[in-house]
Amino acid sequence: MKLFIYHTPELTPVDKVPECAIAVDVLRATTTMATVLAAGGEAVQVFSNLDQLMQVSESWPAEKRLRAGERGGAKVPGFDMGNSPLECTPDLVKGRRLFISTTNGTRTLQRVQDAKAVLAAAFINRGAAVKYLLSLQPETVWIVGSGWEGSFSLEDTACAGAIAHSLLQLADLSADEVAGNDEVINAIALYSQWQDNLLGLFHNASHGKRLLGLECHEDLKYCSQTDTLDVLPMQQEPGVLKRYY
Ligand code: 3SL
Repeated sequence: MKLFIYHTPELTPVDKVPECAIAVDVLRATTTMATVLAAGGEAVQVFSNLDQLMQVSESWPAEKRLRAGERGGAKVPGFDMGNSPLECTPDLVKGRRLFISTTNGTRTLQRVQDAKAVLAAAFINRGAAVKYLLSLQPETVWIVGSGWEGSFSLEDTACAGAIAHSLLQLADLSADEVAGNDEVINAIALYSQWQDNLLGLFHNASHGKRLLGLECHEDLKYCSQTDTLDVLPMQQEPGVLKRYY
């Protein structure tokens, strides 16, 4: 297995696709997706465009859908919810499809949607992503951070490092054997430095600060938990993710 980490979707190669792509948007899109599926959501369908989301979801029965729209960290007016994982209770999401568009995370999923396997991971379901890699052993794996509008984000690269770190430990491999690019070594080092204080890392991160400014302290705490959900969102058809574990 060769592992490649890309800090943003814009940095992924355009002339090839990996056997497995893992989209990461710790704050908060992929954390929300794992939470929705853990709470009994039927599926998550991602859109980069809000109008397209409205149009496609219109054909879905109203009682079986939820529309989530986030821009700049805030809920888009007219949508059922923003992008807080804390809103995704079983009462609200059970049996429903989440139609979601966020600033960066949903774009990342769209960027890698041609890979043979497309997964969504965050700290809360890091273990489920690693379990998949260990059992399926894909030849090439890209872990793609969502960043913020084309720029690097600390939390996504740290999560990519957390996945790589756990994979190496459980498979008893060295970084040298697995790393396909320098970003893998860099991400493992970042995660190793902050693994016992991920909330502290979020407080230093620009998007963490943005969310704190929007009173999302509890969201940050929730997103900083590691390996709490044994749930793996996996793409079943372009843009539609369902629960694999
Ligand atoms: O950028 C994104 O996709 C979002 O996850 C951002 S936010 O955490 O909802 O503000």
